[in-house]
Amino acid sequence: MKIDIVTIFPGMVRAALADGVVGRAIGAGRLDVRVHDLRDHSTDRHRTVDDVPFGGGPGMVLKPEPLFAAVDAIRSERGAPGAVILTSPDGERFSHAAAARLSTVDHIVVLCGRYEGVDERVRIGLATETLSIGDYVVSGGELPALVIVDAVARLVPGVVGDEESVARDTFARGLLDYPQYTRPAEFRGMGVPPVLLSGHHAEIEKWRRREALGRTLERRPDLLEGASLDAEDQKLLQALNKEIER
Ligand code: JEW
Repeated sequence: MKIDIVTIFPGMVRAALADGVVGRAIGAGRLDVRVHDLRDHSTDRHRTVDDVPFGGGPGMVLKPEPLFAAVDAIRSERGAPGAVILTSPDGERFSHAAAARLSTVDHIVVLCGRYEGVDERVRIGLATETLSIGDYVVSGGELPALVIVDAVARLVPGVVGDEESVARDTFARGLLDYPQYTRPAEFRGMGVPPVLLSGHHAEIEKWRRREALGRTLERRPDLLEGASLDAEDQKLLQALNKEIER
C-alpha cells in the first residue's frame, strides 16, 4: 500500500513512523510511505503556506495552492490516489470500519491541517473525505493523521506479523478485551484470578468471555448494540445484567 502524508511538520510525522509495527512494515517494504513538507510546494521565498482569513477573525488558515500543488506532485510521481483524506475537527468520526475500508485502497493521501484550519476549497475540490479522530481538541492534523495511518496500516495483510491477533482485536470483534495478567503471580499484595493459574483451558475461556462481556456492559454498553452474540453469550449477559441490578 502507498501512503503519502502532507504536513508542515515532516520531522514529527517521520519520527512517529520510524518505530513500531508500522516502522517495521515500512522497512520490510510492505508499506510505501512518503512524508511531504507542505512548504516545498509554496512559491514565495518565505515558503508561506498560510494567510489571514477572509472576513477577519483570529488565527491563520492554510492556503489552497500549496496543498493542491503537493497532491499534483504526488499524482505525477506516484499515480492517482484512491482516497485523499483531510483531517479536520469537523470531519466524519474515524472508526474501525473506516480503517477497514481504507485498508483496501491501494494508495491514500493524508493532508494534515494546521492553524485555525484549511481553506474550504481544499475540502470541496481536493479531499475525497474529511475525518476527525474524536471529540477533543488537538493542535493540528499531524496526530490525527498518524492515528489514521496506524489504524489503516495494521489492517493491511502482512503489516502485523500475527494476523490472528489483528482479527482478535477489540473493535474488530465489538467487545472490550478481558483482563490480562503475567508473572509474578503475586505483586504488591495483588494476586491473579486463580482460574488463570489452573491450566483448565475450557474454564479459562469461559472466564475470559464473561469478563469481556461484563466489562463491555459496565464501560461501553453502546458496543453491545452492534455485537453479534450467540446463545451462550446472551445467557452470560443476562446473568451479568442481574448482578449489576443488585
Ligand atoms: C484536527 C486538523 C488543524 C481534531 C480531531 N481540534 C481542533 C481544532 C483546530 C483548529 C480549529 C478548531 C479546532 C486544530 N486543528 C486540527 C484538528 C485536524 C486540524 C487544526 C482534528 N480530529 N482531527 N479531533
